[in-house]
Amino acid sequence: RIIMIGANGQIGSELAAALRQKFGNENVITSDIREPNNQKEGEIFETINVLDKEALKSLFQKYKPTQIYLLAAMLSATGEQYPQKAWDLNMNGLLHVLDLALELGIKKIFWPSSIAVFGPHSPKIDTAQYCIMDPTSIYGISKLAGERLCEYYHLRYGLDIRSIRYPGIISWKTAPGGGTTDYAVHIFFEALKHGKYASFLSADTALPMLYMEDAVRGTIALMDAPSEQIRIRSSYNLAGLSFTPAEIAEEIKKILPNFEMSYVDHDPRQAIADSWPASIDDSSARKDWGWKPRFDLESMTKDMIENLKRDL
Ligand code: VAH
Repeated sequence: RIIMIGANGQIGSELAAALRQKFGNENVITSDIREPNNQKEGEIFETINVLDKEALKSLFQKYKPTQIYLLAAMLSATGEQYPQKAWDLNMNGLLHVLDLALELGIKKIFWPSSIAVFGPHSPKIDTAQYCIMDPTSIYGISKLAGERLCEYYHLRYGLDIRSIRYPGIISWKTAPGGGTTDYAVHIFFEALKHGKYASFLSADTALPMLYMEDAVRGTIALMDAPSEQIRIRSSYNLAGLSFTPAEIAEEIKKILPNFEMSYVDHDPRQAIADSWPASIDDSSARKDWGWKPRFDLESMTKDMIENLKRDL
């Protein structure tokens, strides 16, 4: 039985749907700080604040989960507006889950890290699994510290924690919130609604990205793999594709020829993006548990526009 915390977010909402599909509604309890607006018949949801450790303990005792997915976090851009809140949520939320998992004997945990753990002195191209990591966003700092904690709780206490350093995730079902890579989602909504988009990242800002279908499939593949195959207990690099705002604009124009792209300067998210890698080496994930992305820029753009057209 799975409890997912932070299930209303961009990744949580689609990962929860996939887990319900795989394990059945009765085995997947979703939770978040407030009710979702799209709960379906037969789905179990619980309102929870991950920082309320007593409430979290009662939730775990009520459902006796064998797995926890902790997706509650404040992302990079919002984190720079409220750094103390971001640290509190991202770190204490994780600590509560780790300590309660120990106390209640919950074996398996999924916790997302991010390419935000890399910083200005990390290699920019094909950034390795192990390299210099000097994150400059509070979000990246909290994710790097979180990786260290996850590895510690595995080595010291044997918790089966598994993690992925997600790149920017692109999806159409749930709008992302407070990220730096969110331009690559907004651009599709704007292209279809208004035929134009003003990017807050400069034309040549290359960032590692991943289509939601690949992200969900990869996460479940990681969690399904036999424990002895999981050699990395900090967090796995994962990459799908890398592109710049100019490149995704060109790809959109192939389908929507009248689409107009423009660029706004001095957005604080530019500095965050500039501190991150342009592309990621995910050979460890490929070797250890068979990771392989399926979407490239062309197929992702096509899929996004087809689905959004129908949805809008
Ligand atoms: C963000 N989407 O922009 C998240 C993610 C790598 C990017 O961490 O903050």
